[in-house]
Amino acid sequence: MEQAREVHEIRVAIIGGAGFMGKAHSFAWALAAVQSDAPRRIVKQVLVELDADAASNAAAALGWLESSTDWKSVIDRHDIDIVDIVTPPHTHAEIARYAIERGKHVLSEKPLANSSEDVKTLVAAAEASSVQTHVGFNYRQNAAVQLAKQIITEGRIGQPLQARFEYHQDAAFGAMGWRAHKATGGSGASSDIGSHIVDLANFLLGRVTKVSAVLQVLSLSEDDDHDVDDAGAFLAHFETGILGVFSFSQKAWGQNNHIRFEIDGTEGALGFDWNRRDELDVYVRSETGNAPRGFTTVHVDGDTPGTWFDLNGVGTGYLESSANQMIQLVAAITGGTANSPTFSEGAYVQRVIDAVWSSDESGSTWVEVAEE
Ligand code: SOE
Repeated sequence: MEQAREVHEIRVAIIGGAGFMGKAHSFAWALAAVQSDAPRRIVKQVLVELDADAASNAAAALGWLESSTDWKSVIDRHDIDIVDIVTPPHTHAEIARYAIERGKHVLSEKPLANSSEDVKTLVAAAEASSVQTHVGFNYRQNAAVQLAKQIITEGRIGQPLQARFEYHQDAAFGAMGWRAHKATGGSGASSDIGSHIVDLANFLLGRVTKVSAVLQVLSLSEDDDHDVDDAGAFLAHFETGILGVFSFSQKAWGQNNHIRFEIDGTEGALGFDWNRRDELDVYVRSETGNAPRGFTTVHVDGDTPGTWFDLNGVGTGYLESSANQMIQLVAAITGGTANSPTFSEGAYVQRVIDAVWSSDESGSTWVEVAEE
């Protein structure tokens, strides 16, 4: 039921909120509501799920005021400002377009869609409107990643020459649910987790122009039924001339959501490891001298963008980085501040993944990333 609206509130509806990502976003919205200094109070208004019991149970457990089974009628409501989409990726485009056309701001989980056509029409709809859009590439919001960006931008490691990005998990040894098949929205490790490292590379170093890829479908038993890739790797050329090496797998034992990158520059180097996510390994030749020639481990502190406390060393995690994207989106809506990654950047990531798929299909030939 639509409620009388108070101008000092910004109301959110989450679509598909009963799963893992619904839980993560629900917690993150709660943190953002406390942490945001936007002039409007964030309200977790409605949680939508197709099944009525799942919807009301999840809404109660995760702190949403109402539940619904009808995403269209929720988006139609005048008191909803932001639509947060955490459904499987093949449904993102339809829901996001519906929301944009009704003037709603949209946060969509990644990947933005599973097809180039969908991302094209989505970006066109977003560009034709005045709404804010944001894609849930939360890892770039991590404080140590922000510090890496700062160091690169300041030129402290000089001109980047080569970069290696990795994302390894053991998730595909377990039940993959909808992720196992294309028909239910699955798009493989290449897209599910590969998209995260393509976004990190874009954030830190800019765009990739062409790729040469190989993907692996690893069926380990008769029960291991799926039609999407489990793992793969690709070489990439960036438009700045950097050589990139990307590796990803969801069948890698012992790898606990293991995102890593290393960036070699003319004057130094950086290294990041999500399992030590408050730290950055830094080597700046002019600051360290020639001896000892090794990395210094720097801890993020209260001044690093993305941290929340003045007290150094209390740490940040998955939920803080997720909440940072909500805080940024709300600040952009209420104060016109910068907001990134938008749908346009999400569409670029999808074009890189499309090029990875085409390259693998054509025997790892180099494939150009489409410009639009
Ligand atoms: C896959 O296992 C997954 O849940 C991704 O879909 C998320 O985006 C990632 O951050 C955690 O792992």
